[in-house]
Amino acid sequence: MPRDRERLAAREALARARRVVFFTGAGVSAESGLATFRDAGGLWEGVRPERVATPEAFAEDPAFVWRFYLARRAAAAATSPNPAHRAMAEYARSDHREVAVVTQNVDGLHQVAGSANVLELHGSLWRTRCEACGAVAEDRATSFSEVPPRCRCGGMLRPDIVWFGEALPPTVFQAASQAARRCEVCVVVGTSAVVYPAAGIPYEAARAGARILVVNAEETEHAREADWFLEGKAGEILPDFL
Ligand code: BJW
Ligand code: ZN
Repeated sequence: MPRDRERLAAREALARARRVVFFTGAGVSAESGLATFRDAGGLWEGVRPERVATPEAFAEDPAFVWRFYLARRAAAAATSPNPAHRAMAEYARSDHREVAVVTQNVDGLHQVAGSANVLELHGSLWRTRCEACGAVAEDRATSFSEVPPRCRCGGMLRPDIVWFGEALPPTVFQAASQAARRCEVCVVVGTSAVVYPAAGIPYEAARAGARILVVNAEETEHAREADWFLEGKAGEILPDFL
């Protein structure tokens, strides 16, 4: 389909849709100045994922892992949502739509932008979890007097983030699957689509009959399977589009 007709068809589908899922990844926050994982200059270029994003890495050197996440917290605290986050929040507020933002991001910028129904598949930078008693707490510190920080029970606190080899939070994942199966359009934004089971969500939507629109800076597996693919920056495409 020629590019203009492709844009038009996708735009019409979104204007008509009553139930929409936005499935997002690190590319959405790139224009807020936060590094993605797998792009040139991304986080995994500075440090191997198995050194900071696995339970084994945390067991071996919790202070090293915490320093990585404290730096991520500082970067996220210093930034704000960009036009892509805001366009998705604004779209949900108009016309009484049922919108879910299913995100792999841990930075909380969708919520700051005003999105109400945000399902965080990979946890949050802004929570800790106790290794001993399991207590989960909101925590926005960007430094601790003692690293790793300790729970009141004496146990070690870890970031409440889903690392490689760990299960996604079951209730969040179920809610995301359900939203995917119900939606008419699934908009996939700023993700390389290589990390499973999260990357399966748009396929679930497609199998249940949804149209898929991909907005991404490069072609991905999702883009190749999508009904529509708009190549470029989310912060430039989405505000015009939604
Ligand atoms: C722009 C842009 C702009 C840039 N505008 N676009 C099958 C095969 C092999 C392995 C597996 C498999 N199934 C599962 C696995 C294992 C593993 C996995 O998927 N590995 C693959 C990498 C091979 N998965 C897991 O381990 C998961 N758990 C699991 O499977 O558990 C099983 C289990 C069940 C029951 C009990 C116990 C266990 C957990 C995965 C957790 C991943 N966590 C991470 C890091 C922690 C969070 C953090 O520190 O922030 O989450 S990995 C990292 O990747 C992070 C992200 O959420 C995730 C996805 O990355 P994302 O968002 O797509 O970013 P990028 O950088 O990859 O892509 C950015 C894109 O944006 C690019 O395309 C750019 O072009 C684009 N872009 N600027 C638009 N301005
Ligand atoms: Zn505890």
